Amino acid sequence: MPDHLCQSLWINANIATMDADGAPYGTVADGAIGVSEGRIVWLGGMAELPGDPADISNDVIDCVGAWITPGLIDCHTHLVFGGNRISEYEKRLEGASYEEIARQGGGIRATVKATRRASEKELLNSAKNRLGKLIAEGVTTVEIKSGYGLDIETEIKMLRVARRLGEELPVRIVTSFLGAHALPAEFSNDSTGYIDLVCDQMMPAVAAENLADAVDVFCEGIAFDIDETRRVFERAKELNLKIKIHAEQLSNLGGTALACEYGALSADHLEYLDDAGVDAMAQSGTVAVLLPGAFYFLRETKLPPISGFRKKQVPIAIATDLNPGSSPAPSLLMMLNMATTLFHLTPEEALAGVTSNAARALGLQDDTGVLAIGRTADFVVWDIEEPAELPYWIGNTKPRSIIFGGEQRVCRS
Ligand code: DI6
Ligand code: FE
Repeated sequence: MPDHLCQSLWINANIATMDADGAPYGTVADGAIGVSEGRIVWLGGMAELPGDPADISNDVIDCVGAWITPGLIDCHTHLVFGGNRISEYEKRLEGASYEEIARQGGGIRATVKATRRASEKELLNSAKNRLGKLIAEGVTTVEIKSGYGLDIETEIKMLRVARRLGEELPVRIVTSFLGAHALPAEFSNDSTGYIDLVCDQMMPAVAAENLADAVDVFCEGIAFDIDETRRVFERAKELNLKIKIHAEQLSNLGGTALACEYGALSADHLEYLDDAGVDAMAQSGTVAVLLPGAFYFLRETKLPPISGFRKKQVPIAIATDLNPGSSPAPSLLMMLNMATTLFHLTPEEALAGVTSNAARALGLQDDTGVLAIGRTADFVVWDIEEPAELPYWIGNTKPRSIIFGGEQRVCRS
């Protein structure tokens, strides 16, 4: 028996490891997790512990039957932005559509104006507020996109803010460069010229400062077409950046299949995806990131092809898409509920969507998203009766404690 199994040991917990090869939710009932140096070094049933807890760890935390899940992962957000879009929301309630507003120069362009005007400090503070809400509900990894700058200076400002959030708050931040989000006003009739700027200047500058982990494109009628999207992906490949896409949200342009050709980590939205697109995703192992907040807020009615994803074993992730225009939703727990009610996912699929599959959508599957020996010690202790209780409540479930990189923060007693 080792003298010291681990630095910290959580005992008497039901553990939803989310490891796909086991019981539902990868459950280890009445189990324990040992952590040293920020990583999981032991995980199993209490009966298999190699000694009395107090003898094998300095710091023993008794969970008294609570559940533990992996730290939650929000794999698609636009949470750094200036201003808000409340007046546009009111216009939409009076009958204007999201696309009409975008075509009239509102929508993303309105947020671009406000984001260009905001200082780095202002952006940091407003983003901290939104990110704090996610962290408080057990989110330990968040992806943040640029795309409200649409000029070099502001795209870089946004990505620097995103990186700083990861340095200043207890959360892992992954960034995506989304320069090809919308055509800025100064390039109104020159999308080729704008894509030149994105590929020849913005992407090399972003890569040189290591500000982005991936490149994303909004491939849509109101944004960029297939040829433009391909140009951005070609450049991303040259710069060794991973690929993601916003595609098939409002129409079917074939962006998903194109992204799959480039081995995309994920394709996101996907309401209009057809069977050929589903097959392409299955072949390339691309994760389907579904965004029920945007579906709800834009009152979409066309459902993404969930049964096709299941049949072809395309992994499904769920995210907030947190942004001011189509998903002002700073709650991943609420998205769990929406994924079940609106998209008909099972509670287990929904939870996999914000843990194991969300990690895959970011290329972090060897590090987080599943509880197993060797993974980072990111997990959440919940006062719930069973894992399906997380999607059951419509948001607002408070964790008992959150462990990020092995460090525990107690949320309430
Ligand atoms: N799809 C989205 O859901 C966000 N961007 C995108 O390409 C919405 C962005 C916004 O309306 O501000
Ligand atoms: Fe988005």
